[in-house]
Amino acid sequence: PVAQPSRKDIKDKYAFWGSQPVMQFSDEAKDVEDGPIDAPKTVEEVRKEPYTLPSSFVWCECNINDPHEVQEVYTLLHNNYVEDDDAMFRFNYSPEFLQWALQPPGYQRDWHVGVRVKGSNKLVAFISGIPASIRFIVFSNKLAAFISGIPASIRANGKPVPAVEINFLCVLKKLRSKRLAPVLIKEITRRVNLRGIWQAAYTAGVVLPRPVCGCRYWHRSLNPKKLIEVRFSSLQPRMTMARTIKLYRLPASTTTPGLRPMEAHDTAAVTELLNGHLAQFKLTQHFSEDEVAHWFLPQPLVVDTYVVDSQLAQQQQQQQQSSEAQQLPAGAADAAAPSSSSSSSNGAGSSSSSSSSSIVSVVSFYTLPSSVLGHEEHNELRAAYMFYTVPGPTPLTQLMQDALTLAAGKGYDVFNALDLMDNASFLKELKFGIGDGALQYYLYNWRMANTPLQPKELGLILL
Ligand code: NHW
Repeated sequence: PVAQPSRKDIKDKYAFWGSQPVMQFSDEAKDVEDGPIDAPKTVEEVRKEPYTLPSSFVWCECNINDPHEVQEVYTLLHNNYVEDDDAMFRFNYSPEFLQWALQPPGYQRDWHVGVRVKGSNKLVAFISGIPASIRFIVFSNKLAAFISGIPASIRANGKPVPAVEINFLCVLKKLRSKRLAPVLIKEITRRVNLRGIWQAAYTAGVVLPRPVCGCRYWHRSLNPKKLIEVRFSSLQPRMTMARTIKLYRLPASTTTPGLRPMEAHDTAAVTELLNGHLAQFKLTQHFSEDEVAHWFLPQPLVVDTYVVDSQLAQQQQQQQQSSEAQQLPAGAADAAAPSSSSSSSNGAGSSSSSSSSSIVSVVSFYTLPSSVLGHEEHNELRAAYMFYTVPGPTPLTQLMQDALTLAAGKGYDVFNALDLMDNASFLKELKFGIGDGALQYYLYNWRMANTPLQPKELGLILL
């Protein structure tokens, strides 16, 4: 669902974006070749002085490791960041989450850009960039004819490009519509360019020139009663609360044998699985082992990752068989057929001595609560967001049902997922409902032919 603004809208609206090296609505779809939009530049050519702010403001670097400064960024976002159209909910990224999101391997402190009021020192605006290797599949029209017949794994010819992901752009509500955002964007671009990086990826709820892909959020109720109370969702016609609660009830434990939290020694295996899986998508991220360790090792209330460990699965099956055998009347054990049905695991804390190569699947989600605005009883919606997931031999629907079960067990109210990658295959079956907001994906200084991509062609998740 990529909205196409009218010609007049484009002319009046995008005074800033019309001047930037991004795909424009007016670009002809045909004859475009993939690649940078700007002519190549050198670091020496990049402007050395920061952009000029209105005279009452100064630039600052936010030290996200400093408890006071991370609290300042947290407070700015807590009070001013993204809200839904009806201003009922506002993202409430936690300080711990911000420390995680802003400090992956190779992060640069000067890409955590703040604006303060001279004198009072109050933080009033923020924008951030983090390094990421983005893999754009080069898919020009000339190549398309040849390439479409070739399997995805071979077609994955895009070499990862060092890029940045831009996020947490925020201007204090009182300072809106004063053209501060373009200055923040130009300043972070300058700082990124100074390190020889010329491409960026970012997402937004708003339509700007020009989305490379438009995705939708889907929501799975875990605590329907609370979601209805805060008006995140409503009671469906002819449904009672009791029937709604029953509809969304999940099993008490997970069903995939060998499911356990990811541990540090799984990192190499997860990296290989993840990059292999992501290679099939046309726009995705490539992860180093260090990045996988950073982005996936579980951190309470930040990120949860579970792996399916085939060795553990085997052990569980053997244990189940021997305990079944013990329960049988004497003499009957020999006759008991090996059970093919899977044993249950609650996925919690099972330690395993397995080698990393026994990891066959990965499922992960991150924690991003929203403030509930102006509600008497509830002030927070606890949301889990699906992160990167590699089904491997485990059916994706089963793996996601387990993720829902784990998230429900941990007390989340809702589980959100985009319709990208293979997610369309499980959303309806697992009782996700489509949300009303769209999420647009954008690239800076990179043109891709044959866009917009379909969500199932997209393999990139930004926080
Ligand atoms: S999207 C979340 C963005 N933040 C929010 O929605 C928080 C609440 N809103 C605000 O704080 C995730 C303000 O409304 C903001 C705009 C600051 C959004 N992206 O200052 P003015 C991200 O963080 C354009 C990009 O008067 P304002 C991704 C708008 O179209 N541009 O507006 C961030 C207009 O330009 P135009 C956006 O309301 C990616 C201009 O800003 C935008 O006071 C950034 C108006 O400026 C958005 N979400 O402040 C790009 N919303 O052309 C990174 C509005 O139409 C690019 N605008 O005249 C790459 C850089 C790095 C490259 C490296 C090689």
